[in-house]
Amino acid sequence: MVKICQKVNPCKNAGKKDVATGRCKCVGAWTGTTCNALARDCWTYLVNHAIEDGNKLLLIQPAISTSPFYVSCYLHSSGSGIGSAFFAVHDRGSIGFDRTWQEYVDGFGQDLTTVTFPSSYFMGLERLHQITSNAKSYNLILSLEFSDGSKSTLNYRNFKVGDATVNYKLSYTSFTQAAGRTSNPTNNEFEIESSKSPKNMAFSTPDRDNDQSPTNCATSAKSGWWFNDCTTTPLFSSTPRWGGRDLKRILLAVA
Ligand SMILES: [Ca+2]
Repeated sequence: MVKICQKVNPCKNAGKKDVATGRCKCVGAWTGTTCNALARDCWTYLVNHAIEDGNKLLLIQPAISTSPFYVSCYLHSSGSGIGSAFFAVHDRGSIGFDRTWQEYVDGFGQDLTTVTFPSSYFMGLERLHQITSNAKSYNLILSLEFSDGSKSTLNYRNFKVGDATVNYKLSYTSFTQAAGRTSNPTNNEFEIESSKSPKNMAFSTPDRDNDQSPTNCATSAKSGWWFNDCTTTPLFSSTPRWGGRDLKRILLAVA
């Protein structure tokens, strides 16, 4: 009797075993030792796959999420923010951020399944909360492009967004300005006056006032934000400014 040896591929979801390393090489958004789990964030995807340069649309599933969702990941092999997920993209002049509370909770903007790098987009507060609830210390990255063409990147450590019971409160611990990507000195506008800081603030929208002011800052700014008082830089307004200078484009990412 002839015995036929059939090698069983231990790698799931079309993953292939790498002969040299003995490890599974996963495809798509699958990760883990047998490619049976979805990446919890862009970073987890990056460390389990070969480095790919560019922005890539990926299906991820944070630990507390009941279903996966698409995010636009920054996967460049060098520079700051490697393995980060864009959660907001806003261009000057756009009124796309004048939205209701529910729209901010669910997310809005261009359909990520057709556009990998959107020009007007918000991931949604619930998903942002889910990602920052993973067992990892995240950074909030602000990439600012000024109207004069100069760019700045600001980095806030231990970034976290709370859940619905605390109105998606934003928190971080410290600020650093990323080196090498700054052509002009940039003020840390959030911290010039404590009343401007979004730190430990709940999210507010024109139809949901959770700010510290007697008025509703989101109504006058015509946008949602983690408003403190109404002098807070309204980064999502149609005329965003930073340190007294006009902004052309704002990218916010969780890294
Ligand atoms: Ca108020």
